[in-house]
Order: sequence, then C-alpha cells, then structure tokens
Amino acid sequence: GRETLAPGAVILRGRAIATEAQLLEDIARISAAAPFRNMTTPGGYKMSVAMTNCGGAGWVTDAQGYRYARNDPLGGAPWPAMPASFLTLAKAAAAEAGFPGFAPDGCLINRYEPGAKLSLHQDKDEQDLGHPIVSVSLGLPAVFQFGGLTRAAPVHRYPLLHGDVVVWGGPMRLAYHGILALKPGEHPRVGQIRLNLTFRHAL
Ligand code: MD3
Ligand code: FE
Repeated sequence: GRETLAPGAVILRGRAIATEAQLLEDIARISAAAPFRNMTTPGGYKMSVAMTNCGGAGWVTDAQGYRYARNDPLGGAPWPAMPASFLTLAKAAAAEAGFPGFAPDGCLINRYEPGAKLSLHQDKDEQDLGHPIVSVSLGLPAVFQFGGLTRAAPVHRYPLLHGDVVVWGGPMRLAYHGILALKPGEHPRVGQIRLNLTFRHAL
C-alpha cells in the first residue's frame, strides 16, 4: 500500500519484505568490515543510535561537526561498497514515488537498541537538497515523528514497521523529523533491534 504523508513524502508499506533476507545478509557483511559505532555530536553528546555506512559517501559526526566522508574514520579505509540489493531497492522505490533517476552515492545504516532515539532534526548536510532521501525500516517497529519546515511546526506521529520504505523529496526534504525511544521487543528475523537504511545523494 502507498500513503502520502505530505507532498513529496510517500510511504510504500512492506516494499522491502520481498528482499529482506538479502538486505539483512548485506548489512551483516557491511558491519563486519565497518562496525556499528555510537558517534559523538559536535556538542559532545554520544548518540544512542549506532551507525555505519556503505557507498562512496558516509555520514559522520565528531567534535569537528557533521559531514560526509569517503573513508571510515575508524581505520581510514573506504566504506564498504553499496550492495546491489540496496541500490536496486532504493532506485525502484524512488521511481515509484515520482523521483526517477535517483542515484544514491551513500547509505547510512542506523541500529536502534531499546531506548535509542533520534531527536527532531533536519537532513541538510547533502550538497544538493534537490535529491530525495529513501529510507528502509527493518526489525522492531518505531514511532516516527514528522513535523514541518520550522522547529515550531506541529509534529505528527506515524508507525514505521519492518519492510516499510519511505521516500522524502520535494517540499518535505527539509522537514524536521525524528524517532521516539525504541520499545523493547523481538522481531522473528531481525531480533531485539531496529535497523534503518537511508539512501542519499550526498556528494
Ligand atoms: C524526512 N533516520 O538517518 S528515516 C536519519 O529511522 C534519520 O533512523 C530515521 O532521520 C531512522 O537522518 C528516520 C526517515 C527519514 C529520513 C530522512 C528524512 C525521514 C526524513 C529526510 C527529510 C525528511
Ligand atoms: Fe534524518
């Protein structure tokens, strides 16, 4: 099923289910080479969400600030390559949501354990904000918060479930959004965590 949250923001419910096994295998391989880590914000806080990346552009944060880096700061090697399973899904979902020709150069992989959250923020570290972002949710359900273009705008809450794919583009590309603290639980194939992939054209 398809739901439109706002102009340019489309949820494709269950769109990733058909390829979940390959996606999970690829996440395991990527995180064996570039481990999940809890990065530090420029303000000195350790993020509760653990992150890694694949592709040519990886999102990182440390005392220097937020940015995209071609190499993993842990060890200095390039991030693992973007697997075909990721790229195929991201491109197809973007096209189905009205963004043909999306060519992501990076994928940020977020891992939530119970209690982990992502406070309300904008994604604006990408060079050209005309490109959409595609997100894929796997594992435990989460409550997604979706606001407006200012921090003061009212915030709506939506569940994001295993297999859901969301495409964010157009006027909503700079909307404030976040994830409430993950509730404990067990997903039959993913375990006691939530994983989220966000595909970006960053550099
Ligand atoms: C709306 N991730 O990595 S995905 C992030 O579930 C991030 O881990 C969340 O926010 C997660 O930056 C939410 C949904 C999402 C991603 C990017 C967006 C929503 C967005 C960019 C603009 C507007
Ligand atoms: Fe975000």
